[in-house]
Amino acid sequence: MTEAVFENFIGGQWVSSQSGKLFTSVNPARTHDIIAHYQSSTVQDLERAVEAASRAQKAWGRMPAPARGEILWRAAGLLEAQREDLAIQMTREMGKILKETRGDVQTAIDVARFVAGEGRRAEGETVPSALPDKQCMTLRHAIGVVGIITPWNFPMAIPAWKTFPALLAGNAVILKPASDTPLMAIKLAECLQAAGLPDGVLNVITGSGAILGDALASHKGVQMISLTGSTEVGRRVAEICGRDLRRCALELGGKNAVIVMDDANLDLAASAIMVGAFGTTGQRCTATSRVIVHQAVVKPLSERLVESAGRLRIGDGLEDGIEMGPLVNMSRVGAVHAYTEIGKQEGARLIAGGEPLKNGAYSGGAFYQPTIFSEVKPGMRIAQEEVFGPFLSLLPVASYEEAIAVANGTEYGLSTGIFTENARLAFRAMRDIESGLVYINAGTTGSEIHLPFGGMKASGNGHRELGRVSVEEFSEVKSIFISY
Ligand code: UN1
Repeated sequence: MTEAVFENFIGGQWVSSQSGKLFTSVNPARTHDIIAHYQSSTVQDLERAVEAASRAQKAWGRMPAPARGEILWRAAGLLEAQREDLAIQMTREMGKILKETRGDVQTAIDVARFVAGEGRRAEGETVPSALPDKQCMTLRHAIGVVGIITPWNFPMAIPAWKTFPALLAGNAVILKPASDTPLMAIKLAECLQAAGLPDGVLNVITGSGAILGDALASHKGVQMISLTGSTEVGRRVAEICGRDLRRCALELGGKNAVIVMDDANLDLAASAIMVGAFGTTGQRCTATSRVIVHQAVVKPLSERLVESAGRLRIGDGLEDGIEMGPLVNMSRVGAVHAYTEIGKQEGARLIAGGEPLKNGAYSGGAFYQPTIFSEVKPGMRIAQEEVFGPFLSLLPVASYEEAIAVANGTEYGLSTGIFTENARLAFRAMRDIESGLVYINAGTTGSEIHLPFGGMKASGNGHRELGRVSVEEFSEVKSIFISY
């Protein structure tokens, strides 16, 4: 076997799983190309990681936060030095285009520096007491051991934006990356180790989500779970954590809409919709999957979208000029295609795509055409369920009020955009839209790391990531009452 074999990172050592078994990741653009082999970890491996983390957390939690931040700052520099190489390796394992994987690594670098700075900022409040000769204040402490479970669509950025604030807050971490794309989590651990992170403060174990996810979420030595994944997995993890009243922060699915009003700049709207729907091959929790469009502009907007979808250059994300890579694996091709069949059965009109790409340069790759349905009704499954692929539904509406009702009419509430030149409508939309992220004259993706990120309703459980709240989310607050 010539491909690389990666070990788990436990207690500062790179170690094999007790299972003696490995699993393999492949290049989704050519699924016969093996990328690397990883440990098929067991619950015993997890036990060792929890022990190592609990042991290491004590001293780490007492280290001054600015000193913890300096380690993150150094890690940022190491990531930056390898940025291009990491991006190439990420495209090979995950499939999204190089421009996007560069952005994914850059996000990790930016978060490291942002969070490092938080180590030096005031972490609590000092307030007067209502009683004489007393003073009150709050202090922030680590929670303990945090279990982090991450998806494959942002293989570096999401592990980083959970791990960095968790570490800065003084916690030890056990990171379980998605089994389609473990490489970037390993690289993240290598950088943190080289940056001087003490042994055991970060542990990475690879393997089956069903086995390790449940074991992590139910482990008595783990005080918090942070998960980004599907709403289905989120419900399960929340139930497990709920039994022990364990804190859990969930970032889940979306059915994100762009509203296009009759006064919108249609060129701007169409290009934003293309990026939101087909960027990262539609595999973002923030992907645009519905366009709620005023009936007066359905025709010109759909013409623009169909034309752009037809021109989109699909292929291996490492090649120059490619605009959309493959899905992450072959089973996702089947899952997306099932929604094309559902859309046809429900009576929506297929106006672009709708087929896997299998021949010639596409052979052996997980490629799917950018797919657009028009005449979609709000109650249809393709208007309600998260597809997580290059799949867009157009829903015509007659007014702003109807647009908002349709936009809010799913179980999700992550990200929504509205295109209008009417400032009054834009402000009303900021208030009326039920989602954690709202974009005015912009698409549903591309949030910035210094603002809170997260969704309402079934898109999460009220927690937010990124921004300054990220460090608070991984902390306990203690209120102190001093009598002098
Ligand atoms: C995700 O898909 O899980 O706003 C996160 C965006 C990205 C984050 C997506 N910054 O699209």
